[in-house]
Amino acid sequence: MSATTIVSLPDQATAQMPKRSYLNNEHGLLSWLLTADHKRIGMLYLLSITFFFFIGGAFAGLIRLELLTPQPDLVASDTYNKFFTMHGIVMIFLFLVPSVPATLGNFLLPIMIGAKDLAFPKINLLSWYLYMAGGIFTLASLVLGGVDTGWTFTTPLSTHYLNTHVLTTATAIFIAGFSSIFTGLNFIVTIHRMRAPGMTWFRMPLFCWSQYAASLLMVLGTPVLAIAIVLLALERLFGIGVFDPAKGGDPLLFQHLFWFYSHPAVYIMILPGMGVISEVISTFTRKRVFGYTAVAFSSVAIALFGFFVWAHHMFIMGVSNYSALVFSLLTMLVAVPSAIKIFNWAFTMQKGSITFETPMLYAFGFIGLFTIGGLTGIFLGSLGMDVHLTETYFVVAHFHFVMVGGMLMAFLAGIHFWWPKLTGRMYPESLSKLAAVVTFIGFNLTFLPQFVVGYLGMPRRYHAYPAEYQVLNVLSTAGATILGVGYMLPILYLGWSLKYGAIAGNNPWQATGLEWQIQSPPLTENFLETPIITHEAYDYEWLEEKMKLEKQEVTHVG
Ligand code: HEM
Ligand SMILES: [Cu+2]
Repeated sequence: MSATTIVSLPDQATAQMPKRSYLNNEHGLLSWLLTADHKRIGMLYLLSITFFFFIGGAFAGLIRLELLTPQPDLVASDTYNKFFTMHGIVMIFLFLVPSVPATLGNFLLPIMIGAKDLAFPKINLLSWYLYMAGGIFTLASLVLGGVDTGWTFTTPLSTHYLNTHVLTTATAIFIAGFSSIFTGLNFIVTIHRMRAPGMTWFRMPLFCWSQYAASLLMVLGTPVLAIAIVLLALERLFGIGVFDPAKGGDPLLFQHLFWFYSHPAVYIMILPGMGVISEVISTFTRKRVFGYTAVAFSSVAIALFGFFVWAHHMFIMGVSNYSALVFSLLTMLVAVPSAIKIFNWAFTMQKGSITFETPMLYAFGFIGLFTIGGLTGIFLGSLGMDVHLTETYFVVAHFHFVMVGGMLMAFLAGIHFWWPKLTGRMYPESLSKLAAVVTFIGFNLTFLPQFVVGYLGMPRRYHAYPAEYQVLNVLSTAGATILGVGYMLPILYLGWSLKYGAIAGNNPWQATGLEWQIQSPPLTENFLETPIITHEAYDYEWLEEKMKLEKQEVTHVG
């Protein structure tokens, strides 16, 4: 193990940005808004999901501010309900679901498998427009006065009792859902049909496998959410009796439909992040991912098992004891492939030459925090424990450990890892390491106290609480403030690096992926000639040979 770095930047005295790249191929706003280039669409997504991340973050800040004191002194209770609803909806549907797939996936998937673009470039652009339309409807419901159903739209609250903007928001989710379906479809077809010669399934980087598994979930799960939302809208608008018991409906049916999507959806959110972690860990330990095949199949297994556990969100909702028991047992199943990944990453690092670059710091954060998130999921999946813990802050802490400690760390790992490829520039090293550390500290200070306060009995979704919970809540709000700073930093220095960052060159990390063998930033057509793949993923010996040959050529010419 060594603390040295493997960054190999070109000599900065002579370094040059490539003359032609996807960034300067065409000019003007319209050339971006009408582009069919997967790389430009990835960048459009990056801008838009970052925007929505900060909208969602603002609501998180307001929630934490209200919870600083036990008294309900900042806003009225129904305003508070609108805050956590908007926070959840924006973060889940407009940030986490598209996050890695729509940005890094869009940009990298075709390059990683040696293709010129996705299978359906124009549908890819359509996906972005649908996403933006969903975003605009969400903002509209906010400006019109907000919505207070919670992100789960639970009936009969959403259909009968609330007079806020449920339909506007439901429309937003419905539209954004189609964006996700089309992205998934595009990825699946691309992986099946567009791989370069020699790029067999088991030579694909694990990032592609995880995108593939997440895409299956997007295509198979999201329509169920769409149907649930349409039924909800019909019931709210016309009073048809799907969920209303007075008319022969069943309110639990809504929860079954909702969670049939929303449990798999948590894997739509986390699987692409796991793909990022595999790439980062391999590169910064300079080893092939241990148990490549097991890690690849574990993604598909997570996608499959993810469909069998939805009712663990409904243990106390009046489902029969027998079905609760079955779902409790099945829930244990879904932890197995997650654990397979964790163990294999650990074995990859064992005896590797680890370097502690910024993406690797985030990857370490991911592994530790995701493990805590996953293990507390097992607690919650155990029937007896769940009755005590459900609807408390323990659940809030659980899912923030997986989604923020896990997915957001993976997203940031990926953004730093591929930033040189996306932009051709490096980010400032020490500042980025500082941000990673600040994020880690802020995260733990925010969410560890929530496990405790939840276990002690503080329910979620209330704007006032008994005074004995205040110390833990103050800690949590302090942590959120630090976390906020941790997220602002990358915005500032990544923006700065666009102009002033060191020129990155093709392969600053000496990584093996195809994307690192082409120029940074890439050409619009990615490859000048179709690559032919003759080696496995993560073959560092192949890379060494290749670099030796290239050096010889350079000295020969010179
Ligand atoms: C290791 C596997 C996991 C297990 C066994 C597990 C188990 C559970 C259980 C049993 C609940 C219900 C708790 C309750 O409401 O009483 C729950 C809630 C939740 N989990 Fe997980 N989970 C796992 C991984 C994940 C992942 C990877 C994510 C997201 C990326 C996630 C996100 C959520 C969310 C968002 C909720 C709460 C939904 C809500 O009520 O608003 N979980 N989890
Ligand atoms: Cu679940």
